[in-house]
Amino acid sequence: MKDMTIPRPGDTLADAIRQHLKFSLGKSSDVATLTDWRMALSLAVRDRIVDPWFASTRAAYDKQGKRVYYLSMEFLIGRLLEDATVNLGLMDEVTEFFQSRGLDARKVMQDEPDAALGNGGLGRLAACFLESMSTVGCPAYGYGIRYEHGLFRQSFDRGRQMEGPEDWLTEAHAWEYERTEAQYRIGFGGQVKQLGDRTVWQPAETVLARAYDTPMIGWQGRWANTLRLWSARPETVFDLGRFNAGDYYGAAEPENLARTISRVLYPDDTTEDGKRLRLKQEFFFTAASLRDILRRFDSEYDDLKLLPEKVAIQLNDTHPAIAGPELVRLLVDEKGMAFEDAVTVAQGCLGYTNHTLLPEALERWSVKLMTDLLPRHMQIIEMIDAMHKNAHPDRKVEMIGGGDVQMGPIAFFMAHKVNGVSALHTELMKETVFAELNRLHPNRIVNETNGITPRRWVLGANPRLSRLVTDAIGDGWVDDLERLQEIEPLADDSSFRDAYDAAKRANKADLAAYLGQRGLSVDPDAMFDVQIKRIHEYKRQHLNILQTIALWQEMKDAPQGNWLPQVKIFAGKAAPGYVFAKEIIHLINAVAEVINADPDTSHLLKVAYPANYNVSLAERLIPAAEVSQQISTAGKEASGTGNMKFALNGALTIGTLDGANVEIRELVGAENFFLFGMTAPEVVARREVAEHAKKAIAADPRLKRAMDAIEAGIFGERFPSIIENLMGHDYFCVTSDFSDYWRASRELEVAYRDRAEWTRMAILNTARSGWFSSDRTIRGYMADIWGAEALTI
Ligand code: CRA
Repeated sequence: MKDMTIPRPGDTLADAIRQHLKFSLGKSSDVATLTDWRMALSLAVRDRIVDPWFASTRAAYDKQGKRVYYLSMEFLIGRLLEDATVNLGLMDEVTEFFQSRGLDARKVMQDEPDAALGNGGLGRLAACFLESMSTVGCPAYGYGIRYEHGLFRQSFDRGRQMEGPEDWLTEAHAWEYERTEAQYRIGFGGQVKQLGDRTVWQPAETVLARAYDTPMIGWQGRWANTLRLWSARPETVFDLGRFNAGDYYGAAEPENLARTISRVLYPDDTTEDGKRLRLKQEFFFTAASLRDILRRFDSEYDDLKLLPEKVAIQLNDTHPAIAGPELVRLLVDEKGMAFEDAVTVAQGCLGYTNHTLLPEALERWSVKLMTDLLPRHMQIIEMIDAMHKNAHPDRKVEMIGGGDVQMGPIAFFMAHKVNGVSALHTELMKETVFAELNRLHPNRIVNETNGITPRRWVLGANPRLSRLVTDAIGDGWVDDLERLQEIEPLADDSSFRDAYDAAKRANKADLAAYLGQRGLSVDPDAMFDVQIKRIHEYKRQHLNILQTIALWQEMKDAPQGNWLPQVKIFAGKAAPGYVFAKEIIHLINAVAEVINADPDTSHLLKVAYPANYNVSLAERLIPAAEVSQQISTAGKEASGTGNMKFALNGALTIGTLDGANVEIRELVGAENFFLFGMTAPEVVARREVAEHAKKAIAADPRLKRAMDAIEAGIFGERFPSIIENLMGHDYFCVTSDFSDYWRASRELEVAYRDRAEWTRMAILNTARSGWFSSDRTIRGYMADIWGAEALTI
């Protein structure tokens, strides 16, 4: 009987879904909930990933090529079902299946919990890389932490950010396979002993790292890699002795202590927390990953000198930088290699990506903490530092200085290549944080400008635009994104322009409906202007809101004027401990409340701030955006990746010469980009000007009036910390850039009114942004850093 068989990929997808509903979930279709359907679909799709996954693993073994290991504290993967369905070409079948049951396939997919195992750009980049590595056939593993709680859930209480726990793991999902056999003991603290000529670290405390594997399928199922996340568990689950003695809480203590390590993601993407637990997390997943890498290597080869030929380990920022000392420790203490050889071998394997120049984000740990938690590593770091000093007696840089262990210089020295994430960022790295190391090790620094996966950010998120492009040029653009250039001639074709415009209009209507459900009505014909990202002073959401206030004030002066109706959309979270960023959120919400309720202007200007920004919300906002706000203080945003997603989806950028904005502008053309503001060197010079903020405020009556309104309490509270900051040192030069921002914003409005011309510019943005595919970025890493070759199955 057919119904009795286990679903196999050979069956139709519809059969497989039905069978999973019945056999895996034990539900009949008349009582199935949305979650049941979503799980049945996920399992059916997952079945189809397994064969290419096995085949990829086999091919990687057979070819004996190089494997890439991407170590990252964060993987902001979001939902996986839609990605997998899109990549396996199953979307139409799925849509039909659910349609015939009166269900919307998208709703089913949106039932999936959003895996928010990252903070922002760095974590999302890692997720885009995983997908691209599978698409281009780069044999790779992602290694990270299986956090029980991802990034906090944001809500607003009277305009202020509230943080609630995020618990994606309490909701069912189908993607991970627990690997009980892949388990390592990870130690902390204790002592280092000398036994004859062997040095032995005897940790005081140990936890187990258990692997959970998620297959990551590439475009058209061509290849599949593994994301392996580590979960911490206790060696002894339960202290029966204490339990029997009546100490019920104490009995569970070993378990709680161990589990704490993989309990929560640190909710901060730029400032390093300095906590013992953070260092424990970093060592925990790095050490487990290295053991796993060496185990796999040992099963295939017996000469450790071959490691750099077979193994590339990429450090996503300094978070896994302890990998350098740990790999040396494993090679010396456990494999008996000579110290200098071990350093050379480790350097041959390691690459390090720097993601920020912000000084507060450069990790350092006190020597005391490092010695306490990782005593053998502290010794090895001292040896590495001494080795470096011997080779460069005139060096000024230190790996241990000011009582701290400096992870940036350690990562730099232990890697054979160090990369920045945009052309400008890489140049600034050479001139600033790593100037000295760059002098000592020329040619080590390379640039790999970030990218984004077009499967998720265009094909999945924007089906209307995708259909239009595919109808015009075929679907070759999906894995060869620069082929979008082929639509460039169509920018002058009015029927294509109308269709492009109609797709955007429909996306805007969807977003308007979504915001409407959240209590904010907006006109889908107004201009949609979007700034979505973490809230940070350098990203300058306060510059945007100040300009919004000034615009509102002018509208109020003359409500009959020929104003362009617009919706200012903000979304993003602030780190819970970042007081100033939370004030900015409060200010935006306070301004929104007043402006949205103003009968004189509410048909002209609205401010929307949907709470709890995450990957799924980005997927709704970006396709509907017409204006992309990329307004960071020049020199501060290492790259940005949202900027790329917007340009591809046909939003025009208003932005500074910062991060990848510079490259976006070069590619899309200066005439299709609204540039404003000081350059990075001008910013540095401006800070030296006495009272630069006071002068800028005095010179711009609009700015002064907007700030006066805040101070006067027009928006409820008076936000003294923001006003004082702007009138005082204004480090991020909000006031100095205000006038030029105002000018560019008005020019943009003029351009927007000419629909045909605006749409032409938007099409050119799409057509010319194909270079920002993360497939291109990954091929760059493979060629310049990893020396890895693409494989096929
Ligand atoms: N916060 C940068 O600030 C960059 C991403 C990914 C960041 C962004 O400009 O696009 O990395 N840096 O490269 C970071 O996390 C620790 O530093 C980011 O996401």
